Amino acid sequence: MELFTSPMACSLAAHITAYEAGIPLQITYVDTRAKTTKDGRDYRAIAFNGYVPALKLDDGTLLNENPSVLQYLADQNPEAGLAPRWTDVRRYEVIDALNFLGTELHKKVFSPLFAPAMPAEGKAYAKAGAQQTFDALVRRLGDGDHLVGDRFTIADAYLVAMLNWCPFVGIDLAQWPKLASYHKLHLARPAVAKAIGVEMAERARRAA
Ligand SMILES: N[C@@H](CCC(=O)N[C@@H](CS)C(=O)NCC(=O)O)C(=O)O
Repeated sequence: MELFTSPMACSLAAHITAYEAGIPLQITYVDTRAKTTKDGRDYRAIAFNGYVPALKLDDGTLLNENPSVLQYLADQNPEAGLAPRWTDVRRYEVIDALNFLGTELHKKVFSPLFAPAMPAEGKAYAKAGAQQTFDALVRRLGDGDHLVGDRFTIADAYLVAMLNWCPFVGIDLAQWPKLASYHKLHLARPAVAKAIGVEMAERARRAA
């Protein structure tokens, strides 16, 4: 299997999941602006929309959305508990969380804040959305440290990957102490720290 990722993008969640589940992957870095892979391939010819993550399976199938990529990886090693089994209602809670994160947090809050062409009014709207969405996440976590049940799942991997972006878009996570402590707790997980270390090293190589 080959995972197409860009350093510290949302695809970090898949990288974390692979380490959590002990799944060996070939990692291919993508320049999402140039739409090329590190080894010089045209990324749009690999992933139709040019987005990461993409996961190329050994039979050539390409999965190209966080929910499918993350669930596929989690299902390769169910014992790791990164997604409940399909007969468990909690599986649908994980899907619920992935969808919330992908739409309300990723696309409604972070994507406009990162977009250079977004006018100030659009950024202000996204910031207001951040307040609402982060408040909702605090309610969703309640007294717990996980989005679903009482263990780390792929939904947490996705949220942790996005919380890393807060300082780059002017969101001070300290306004939500619950989310700040959630982020700190999960950053200390060995698989999370390893994936971030590997991707930050790639980022430093790019910048050099
Ligand atoms: N709908 C996709 C969105 C993935 C996405 O937004 N990826 C970003 C990186 S975090 C990307 O590749 N952006 C490239 C671009 O905007 O051209 C998913 O949920 O997986």
